[in-house]
Amino acid sequence: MKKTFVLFFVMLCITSAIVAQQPYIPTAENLKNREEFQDMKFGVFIHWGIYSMMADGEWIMNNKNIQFEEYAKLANGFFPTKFDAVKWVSDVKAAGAKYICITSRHHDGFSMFGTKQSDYNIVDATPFGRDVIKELADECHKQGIKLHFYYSLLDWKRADYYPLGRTGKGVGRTETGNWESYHKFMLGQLTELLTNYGEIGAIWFDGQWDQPADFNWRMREIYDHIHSIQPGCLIINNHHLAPAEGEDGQTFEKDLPGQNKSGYSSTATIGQLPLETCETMNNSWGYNITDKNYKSEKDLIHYIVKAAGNNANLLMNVGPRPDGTFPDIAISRYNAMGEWLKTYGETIYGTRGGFIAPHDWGVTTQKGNKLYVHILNLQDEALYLPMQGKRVVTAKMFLDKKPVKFTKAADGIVLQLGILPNETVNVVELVLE
Ligand code: H79
Repeated sequence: MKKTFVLFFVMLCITSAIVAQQPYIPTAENLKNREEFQDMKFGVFIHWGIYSMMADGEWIMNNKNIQFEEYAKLANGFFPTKFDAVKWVSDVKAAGAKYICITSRHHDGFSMFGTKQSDYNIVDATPFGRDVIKELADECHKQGIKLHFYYSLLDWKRADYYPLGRTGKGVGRTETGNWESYHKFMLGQLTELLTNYGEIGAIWFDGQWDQPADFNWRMREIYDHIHSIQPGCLIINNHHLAPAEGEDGQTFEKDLPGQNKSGYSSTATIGQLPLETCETMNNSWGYNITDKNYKSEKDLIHYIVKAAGNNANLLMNVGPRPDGTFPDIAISRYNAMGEWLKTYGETIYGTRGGFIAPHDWGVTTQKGNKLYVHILNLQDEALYLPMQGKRVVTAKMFLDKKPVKFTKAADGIVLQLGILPNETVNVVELVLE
């Protein structure tokens, strides 16, 4: 009897090992969602947690070595009187963004949703007691905005997060961990996130870099678990590496695909999956009261355009204040992006990176037989475009449809632009044969 059981157990282990190594085959719904994800082009990232009260970014617990018992007491004072999911979603829509990615739980380990896996969450541990994620999810579904959940893999509070990892060394945790228990906790939370909040566009992981490269996170089990609940849900992991089996998208932190200005993207080789770039509007993710280093309206609009030209989405962050409102500057910047997109959205939404690779002068996007030439920075009155054998039927300024003269050149054309108008971006629309 005992032998049979052991044999059964061994067989089970072998079977699950084989299953785990099988290639991931996305469902038709998942593939469709990947296309729709790429069509959206622009999303709003929201970093909000009990750290927002400290007004110094989401890493303050680590940066100031705040002991976890003391940090946890912040929850007792969390009461965002002005939180209004309707206003958030309206602001996001006004920005021209099509999806929201919000921190369901960041590295501090505090869950911003009502979870039964731990009482360290917004419903059970704060006087506010409201499940803000639920309110946001309901409003997103109502207003047609897709919802993605940021989910931290590392945890600076839980005793079972083990080994402790590279960060959060000074917050008082002891090496008493139990990976099995932590893994189970994450699966339990992901079940809740994928069951209680309607259709979820993506789970966006972060923090894998906390452990050494050869650490076995058992991510494939997590990915398969997610897809077993919502097969269409995209999995994006900000691990700064090439995509892994089971993932549906690739994000680049503070970099366009292929760049490494942040220093995080040296190993992030571009794969075949839908691409996204995530970026801060000032220099902080979580609310930072002294960080006034906001990117200009022009830079932000250029960023959307560059992302699209690099075949990527832009996920542009806001760190709401502890009272639950977006900083005024963030709202006005988002509005400016939205205004620009009202006019130029056709050249962005639903496009893919153009066949002419990004240049210093700008980028191209394409949809059907149209190629949109986004001129961001051009000193000359003419622009050579390598057409790679494609024939141009017409060329006009996108804004007023005025024809643009062009002449044939070796392997391409030269647009005779003259002096360009003083637009944030000058877009030329080419109709191809
Ligand atoms: O949620 C936001 C940030 O809190 C989180 N990701 C965005 C979206 C983030 N913060 N930092 N990072 C991601 C990258 C971390 C890099 C480092 Fe390190 C952690 C540098 C030093 C500690 C990795 C681990 C490289 C060295 C150790």
